[in-house]
Amino acid sequence: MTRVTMFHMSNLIILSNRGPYRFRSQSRQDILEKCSGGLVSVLEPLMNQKGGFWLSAPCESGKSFNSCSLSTKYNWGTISCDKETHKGFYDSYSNQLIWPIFHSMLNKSSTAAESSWGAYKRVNQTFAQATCSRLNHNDLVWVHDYHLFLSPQLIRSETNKSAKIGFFLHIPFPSAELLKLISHAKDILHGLLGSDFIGFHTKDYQTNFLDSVQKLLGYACDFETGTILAGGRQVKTKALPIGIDLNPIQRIVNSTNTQERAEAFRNEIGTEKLVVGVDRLDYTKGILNRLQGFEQYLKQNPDWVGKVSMIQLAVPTRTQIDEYKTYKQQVENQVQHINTQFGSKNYTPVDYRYQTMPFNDLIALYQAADIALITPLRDGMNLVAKEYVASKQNGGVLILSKLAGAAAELKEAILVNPYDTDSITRAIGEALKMPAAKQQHKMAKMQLTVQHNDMKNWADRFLSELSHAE
Ligand code: ADQ
Repeated sequence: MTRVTMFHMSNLIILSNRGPYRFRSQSRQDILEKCSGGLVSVLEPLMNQKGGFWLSAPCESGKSFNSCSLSTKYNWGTISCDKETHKGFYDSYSNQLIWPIFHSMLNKSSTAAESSWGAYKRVNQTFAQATCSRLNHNDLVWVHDYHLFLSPQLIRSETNKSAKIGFFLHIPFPSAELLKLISHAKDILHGLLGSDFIGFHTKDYQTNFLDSVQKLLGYACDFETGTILAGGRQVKTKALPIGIDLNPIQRIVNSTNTQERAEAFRNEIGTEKLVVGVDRLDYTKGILNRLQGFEQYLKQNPDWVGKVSMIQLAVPTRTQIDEYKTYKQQVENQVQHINTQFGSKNYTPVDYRYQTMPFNDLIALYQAADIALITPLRDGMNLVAKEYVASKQNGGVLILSKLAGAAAELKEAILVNPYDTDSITRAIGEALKMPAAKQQHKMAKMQLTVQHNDMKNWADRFLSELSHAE
């Protein structure tokens, strides 16, 4: 049964590390630029529909402000935080400890990052104080993602207002065995349990969370209903896979400009078939393994050399962190290795673009591509998979990692083990040979799934659960 809830009486306050925009200095002026990434691409259109207040950490420029009126339905403000603390909170504790462990990539985690716990805690405290200073009775506070695990409990302990606190995790939740590798695992769980309602992308992540709460904290968990009895309070949890905003995609898909742009991509590439990869340049996204799969395909199928090429878009991300610098170099070496081996004057097997692409062009690129090769080693959801499906009008094949949350919904994709080069190579072969009717049949089914659970549906379900939480 779907519950319909009206939110007129309560204000929505969302908290996330990244805000909707960033400031970039250009000719001594600050230019506002939209941020990219999965969380912003969903929350920005959502806040534009619902209105409310968005509280974030300062962007790279370090600029902070209480409230900035954009020409949008919502207002945006940042906490203030010195650069050193932000570095400890973001680069170190969040991205060198929590991020790799929660993605089960233990060889990328740094024990040294444990020493940044103080900075992590301080930033969460600042978020909580800034939230409480603008909180009214009946407000809905919606905290997002792994940077802010402690905020729910800190907000609860700092206010006597009757606000509801919700948390949504955008990345996977690991098993209790992996979680225990973090010294402050129990504090993280206690922080989260300050929420009234917690959402995850998949049932598996939710189960891992309940199991961790039971094993590490000893609280009683009901795995059927997803409820936890935590120190006399009831906390509700649920799997609510995130969806995308379909309206702008449909508008862009149907414009003649997009069709021309898609044609231009194909002409630029000039091969019979086009494969696309679109990611932040993050080691969890499996770009290196994917390129190795593509290389092996060309090696084993010389008749396809010159007939299939790949555009790999990579958005710059976390560029201050050494692991990311190394990964960028490895990806670039691999691209060069493939292009030197198989390329010629008129043929570039891998067209690698280290850039953020405007959304209109991105949709045109999806439209132009015969195959989307999306092979993260681990991914909370992966919105690119859903965007690709929503952009296709006539067939197209999605190759998707079994370790992406999206695989739980997009069952008609060719599912691969992203660590296994052979599995990727086989999938490319199968995709290139898939008959048009089969492509259309599978794509139509996935399109229904994506339409059924779009961004609005996801947000309404989350907010409905939150406002009904006891
Ligand atoms: P991300 O790890 O950022 O998100 P993802 O879900 O793939 O990953 O979203 C990436 C977004 O950035 C997409 O909307 C895509 O269009 C955009 N993008 C990617 N490359 C781009 C480029 N070159 N130019 C412009 N835009 C580009 C986190 C989790 C995910 C989860 C989301 C949402 O890691 O697992 O799906 O949050 O919950």
